[in-house]
Parts: sequence; C-alpha cells; structure tokens
Amino acid sequence: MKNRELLALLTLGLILIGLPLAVLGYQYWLRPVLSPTRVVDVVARVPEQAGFAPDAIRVAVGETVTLRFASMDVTHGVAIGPGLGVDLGPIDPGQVKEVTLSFDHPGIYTYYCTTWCSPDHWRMRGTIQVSDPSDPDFVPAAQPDPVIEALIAEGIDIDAAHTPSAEHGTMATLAFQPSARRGEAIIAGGLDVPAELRDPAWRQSHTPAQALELLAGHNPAAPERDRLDAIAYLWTQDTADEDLVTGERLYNQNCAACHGQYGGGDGPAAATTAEDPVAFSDSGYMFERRSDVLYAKIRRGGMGTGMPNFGTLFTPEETWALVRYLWTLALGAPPGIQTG
Ligand code: HEC
Ligand SMILES: [Cu+2]
Repeated sequence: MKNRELLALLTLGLILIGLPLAVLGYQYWLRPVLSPTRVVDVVARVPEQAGFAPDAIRVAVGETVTLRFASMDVTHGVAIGPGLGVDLGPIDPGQVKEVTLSFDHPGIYTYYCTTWCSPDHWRMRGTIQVSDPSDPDFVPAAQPDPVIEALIAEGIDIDAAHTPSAEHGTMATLAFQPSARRGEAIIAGGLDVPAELRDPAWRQSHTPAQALELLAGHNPAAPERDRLDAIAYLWTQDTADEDLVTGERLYNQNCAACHGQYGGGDGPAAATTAEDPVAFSDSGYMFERRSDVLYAKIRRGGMGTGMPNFGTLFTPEETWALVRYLWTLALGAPPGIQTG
C-alpha cells in the first residue's frame, strides 16, 4: 500500500515536473541541436522591460536562420519588414512562434511588435543585419526615397510639426462632409475637371484645397457641395481593393492605437504622445494635406511629437497603401469598393 502510494506520487511528480522539463528541453536544447539551420531565440517583453532580447541579429547572405519568438509577459505580435511579408500574428505569454528566413542580398530588416502592449509599444523593434561574408563590414546604405528627395528639393520641412486644424482658418471645417460616391456622379454629369486634377502626379503633390480652388475657377456656378464631392472622388478613385486591405491591416496594427480605429485621433495611446495624434477623419484638416507629405511623415516620423517612423518597417508600396487608406478615413471609400 505504502509503496503503491509512493509510486503514484512519483509518477505524478514525474508528469508534473518531467513533462514541462521535456518540453523545455526539447524547445531550448534538442530543437536547436537537431535543427539543420541556425536557431536564434528572441524573447519579447514590453519595451519598459527591454523589449526584444536580442534586439539585433546578424545574418550572412545565403545563411538560413530560424527566428523563434517567445513572449514573457503580455501578448505581443511579431512582423518583419520591409517587404518580407512575414507576420507571425499575436504571441501569447509562454507561446513560441517561429519563422525561417534566408537572404540573397545584404540589407537591414526590422522585426517589430504589432500589438499595442504598452504606451511605449512602438519602440519595440529589433534589426536583422544581413551582411556579405566576403565583405562583412559593408553596411548597405539606406535607399534614397525619390518622393522624400523631391520634397526636400522643393524646400518642404517634413519634420515640422503639423498645424492644428483650429489654426487653419477657412478650411477648418468644410461646409459638407465630402462623399466620393456622390462625386463620381457629379463628374459624370458634366462638371468641368481641369487637366491637373486628372493627373495623379499633380494630385499627389497638391492639397484637395488647392484642387478645390482650381475646380471653383472652372465651375463658378456649381454648388460647393458638388465641388467637394468631386474632389473626394478624385482623391480616392485610384484606391484599389488590395490597397485598402493592406492599408487597413497595417493601420489597425500600427496606427490605430494613437490615431484611433476610425481616424478620430483618439486611440488608447493618444494621451501618451507629446503632440496630439492627427485626426484623419477630420476632412477639413485633410483638405490641407498633400499625399506626398503624408507619405514622408509615415516613413520619417515626427521629431519629438510621438509619431514613430515606419520607413524601416514598410515598403514604399505599403506606405502608399496606408496613405490611400488615410484618405478614405477622411473622404469615405471610393465608389465600387465595399468596406466592412
Ligand atoms: C505613438 C503614437 C502614434 C502612432 C503609433 C502613430 N502615430 Fe502618426 N502621429 C502621431 C502624432 C503624435 C502625430 C502628430 C505629429 C505632428 O504634430 O506633426 C502624428 C502624425 C502623423 C502624420 C502627419 C500628419 C500631418 O498632417 O502632418 C501622419 C501622416 C501619421 N501620423 C500617420 C501615421 C500612420 C500611418 C501610422 C501607422 C503606420 C501612425 N501615424 C502611427 C502619433 C502616432
Ligand atoms: Cu508590443
């Protein structure tokens, strides 16, 4: 009887202690040894507790490496960019998720948290530096961005803080909430649209307010509402379905915490930033914005304002998808596109 009890207890103990040990042993000892590729363990904690450890990984061109992410405190999420298309989704405490990568060219990539885990969440980033073994000291220079170069050449101070909409005067509030859907019909109905407004390059580097002025010059008799709706249509017509899907996904993961899910500037982290996050749903405010400047702001961030930079996370295409999505927050979805 005594022996049996002891045996049962031992068995139980073996299961209680042995099983986790076996799992841990497998994860941390056997798995890396058996793995045909290099395994790098990255531990995630909120940024106040050091964020990712390690926060820098070196990989050689051609080397295959498995990155294993484990969360130690709260639910984090991991994606790696730019342009790798790696999104591991949420990682709960105690959970491990992994991805195996290899790189053909030297470059720098960033792994970053995609879940709002703390007020400092967006600081949670680490870099993967891919170097060429035959030239290990070569660090690939950041690719010059033609859009940002053009803005600098034009003399636009991208790092300047935005002007609060209250100081905008005339455009602070629009007479009507513009509707892209209605605008399509207005244009089809014969509104005279100047050539500039039909040119995507012109629209990218001008504000809707500037377009409105031109449009009014050509259509002095048209009601203001028709002109606003026509601009809303022109500004959102190029937005493809997949842009919206990408833009919305990236926005919800990376921006909504500050800028608000519907662009109200009222996300849970809005109170923590030095400057107020911009409200993209404020169409009067957005009528004074240029797409190329929005693009540059997203990539470069706002010095000292609390607006993070995303240039190391997203490709230029992903950044444009975000800009297009921001316009739909202000002006509504373009006609023919269903949003949820
Ligand atoms: C940690 C909070 C925070 C997060 C996260 C954040 N932003 Fe911002 N953002 C701000 C703040 C604060 C400003 C205001 C900066 C200023 O005064 O110029 C701002 C400004 C901007 C601007 C400039 C607007 C203008 O008129 O100049 C753009 C564009 C923008 N954010 C886009 C984004 C996008 C897109 C994302 C996600 C990929 C994002 N932001 C994530 C806080 C944030
Ligand atoms: Cu996080």
